[in-house]
Amino acid sequence: MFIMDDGIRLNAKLDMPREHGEKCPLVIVIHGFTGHMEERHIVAVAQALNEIGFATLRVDMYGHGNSDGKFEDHTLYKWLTNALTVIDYARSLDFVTDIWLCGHSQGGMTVMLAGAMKRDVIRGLIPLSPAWMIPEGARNGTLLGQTFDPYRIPDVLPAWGDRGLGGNYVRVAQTIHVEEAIDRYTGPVLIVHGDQDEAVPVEYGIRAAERYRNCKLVLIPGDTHCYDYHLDQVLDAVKTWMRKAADKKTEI
Ligand code: FER
Repeated sequence: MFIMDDGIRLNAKLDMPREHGEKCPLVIVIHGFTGHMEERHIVAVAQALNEIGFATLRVDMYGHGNSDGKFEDHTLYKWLTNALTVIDYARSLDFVTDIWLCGHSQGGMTVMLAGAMKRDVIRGLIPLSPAWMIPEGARNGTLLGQTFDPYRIPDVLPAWGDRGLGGNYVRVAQTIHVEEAIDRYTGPVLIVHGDQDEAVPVEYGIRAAERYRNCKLVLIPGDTHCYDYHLDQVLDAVKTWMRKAADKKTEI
């Protein structure tokens, strides 16, 4: 299924919970940088949510998976407008009660930003290993394990798996201040982070959790960026927190 965003087709997949009545809550699930909706950890999180009564809408973002756009041309602004469009699509579905956002890494930062922008309609957030050091790295000239002059941004940066990342990605990232988005969001938040994350230092998960008004942090000892060792612990954390958070009638 495609969701249209200003002429760009976003590949999306809706999975209904194992058991459901006429209506149910829905979680939008967003992958990370160079990722897509069929990655092991993305599918597993969606399935875990389906098991406990949540519909999920997995989406490939601009320049990723089977969505339109070139990887090289993607920016955080494009991902953000994609997210706003997907949230509006979810709001148009008759069966949906509450809408939650879950994202991994760059998708985690995206849900932190989009959640703040749509805080009146987003019931809660699950940033998994959120890569919110990207804007800081873009301003300091350190991204993707490379250094560059942040005042003279290269037209193309070599990215993972011999792809190129356009300089506009860096220019956009330099303008983003995730702290403001954290401060604007008062709904419930769950952050899960492996303490051996090789791509996003665990300190970022810890710092975001401290800064959110209403946040639970679950650290996974010994685990990596994509939870190679203890994905089951990530799923347990998500299910346990979601059951509780969805039960409470929090003011948003
Ligand atoms: C970086 C480190 C991590 C970076 C992006 C990421 C663009 C994102 C990781 C992910 O989304 O999985 O330096 O630069």
